[in-house]
Amino acid sequence: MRTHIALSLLFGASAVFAGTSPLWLTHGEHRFTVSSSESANVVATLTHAPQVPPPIDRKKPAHVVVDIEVKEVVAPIAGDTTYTFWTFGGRVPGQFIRVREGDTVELHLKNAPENKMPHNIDLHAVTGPGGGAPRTFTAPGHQTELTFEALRAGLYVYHCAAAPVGMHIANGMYGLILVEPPEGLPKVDREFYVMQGDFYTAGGYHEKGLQAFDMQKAIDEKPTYVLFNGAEGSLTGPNALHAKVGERVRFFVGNGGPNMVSSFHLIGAIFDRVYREGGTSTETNVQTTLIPAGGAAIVETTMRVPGEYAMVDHSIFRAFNKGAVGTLVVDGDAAPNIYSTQTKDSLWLGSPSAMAPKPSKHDGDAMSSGARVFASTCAACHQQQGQGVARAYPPLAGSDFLMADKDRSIGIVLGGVQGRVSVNGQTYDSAMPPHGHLGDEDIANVLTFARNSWGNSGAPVTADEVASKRASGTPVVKVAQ
Ligand code: HEC
Ligand SMILES: [Cu+2]
Repeated sequence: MRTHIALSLLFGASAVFAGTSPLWLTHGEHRFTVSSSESANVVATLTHAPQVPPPIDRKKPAHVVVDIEVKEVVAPIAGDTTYTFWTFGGRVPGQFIRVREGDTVELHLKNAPENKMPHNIDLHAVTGPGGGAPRTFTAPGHQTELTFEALRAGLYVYHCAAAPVGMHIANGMYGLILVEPPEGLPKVDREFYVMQGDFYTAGGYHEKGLQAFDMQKAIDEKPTYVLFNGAEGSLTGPNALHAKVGERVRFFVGNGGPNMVSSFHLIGAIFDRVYREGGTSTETNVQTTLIPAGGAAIVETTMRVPGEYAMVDHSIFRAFNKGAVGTLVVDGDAAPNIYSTQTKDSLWLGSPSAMAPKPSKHDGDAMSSGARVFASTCAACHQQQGQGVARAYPPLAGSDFLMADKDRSIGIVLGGVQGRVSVNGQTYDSAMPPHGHLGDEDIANVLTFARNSWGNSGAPVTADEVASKRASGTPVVKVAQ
């Protein structure tokens, strides 16, 4: 492996030398002479998601220096699960680059010395074979330079294209570069950077610990996680985005893939304007916009009603079972003429951890991880505070039925429940689907959490108890009364 890298490195390096003008080899003072003498030299402001660099107010093209360091980092991908991400700039997605049409971009790609792999960068904003990749093949502890002219306005994906390309992208090596039109984009009140990606871990969804990349799942296009901004919860709870009623909000949305296309949707909002596929022509009044792998879109909406808006990949199992949810919290005065205040609590508010209820006792790992499972899985029906919905979903808060039989409650989560369930004197004649796809620990924690929240108080449930119940079969629990 090492020898192979060394060889391809040599090859990559010689390709750079053979294919470039002498100016490329000039380090230091001469580098700015590439651009026309009048144009200014600018060092690009780069931002980590969800932040976006400020709009460009220059009236003329400039020579823009972009400095990116590739870092291979271990970071949380969800809850107590970690993953070795390969990143442009230390996080997923890579730093946002903002330039103007006509700018000459001088990009420095640095590969941190402690990294294990060579990397490069292919920017879809580049005109030329390989989009920059052949000029930037960079070994750990090296840096390379690429200069290109941003010929065309648009929102473009950049990504690593070092072999195996799919693996570098699957590990998080993508980001966005915005090439603003000469007149700039219309002014808005807020801009956000959101990028979707699919991830393939050896362990299942929410399996704890450091997870290895699973090449077979990637080839089969069966992601364990589909995420916004590289981690579950990166845009929910304390990390939710914020805006105010009356504001116009613009999202620069990219999709790194490597495999999935995104059906990007903001629940409860209509996109006033979409720059479809990141190009310059716009579409109005769009509900869901399709963002291809290796593509992007600019979407804009005006916030008129306060509350929580969930952004999702509307391939909806990805949102509720693979992590692709974010929250935009909008503050301001209610607008009952647009949206009645009575029906404001819709069943869609079940974004993970956004409104996770406060544990009342048994603080600790089981409670906090149980709260996460509850928010992402159970709250969609039983509601954020376990209060249920009249005639549809029984409450877990204060439920005599839940607290009467611990073993039965494990069976309910594993196999689902049907029949006439009587909770605190109210009868529910409905059905709950099985949740056996959750791991033993998740089920134990969510039940421990439900049995000790909102006034409930009971013995914790252990993963072993769930495992032995599972081993004895998981039939649907039938309640006959
Ligand atoms: C798709 C909606 C839905 C989801 C998701 C769901 N439930 Fe239920 N749950 C129901 C319904 C409906 C009933 C009542 C079934 C009946 O009437 O037979 C129920 C009943 C229950 C009961 C027994 C009644 C009570 O209130 O004590 C428990 C306990 C329970 N669910 C726990 C959970 C837990 C824990 C989760 C998350 C792992 C969960 N449920 C996820 C719909 C759901
Ligand atoms: Cu790479």
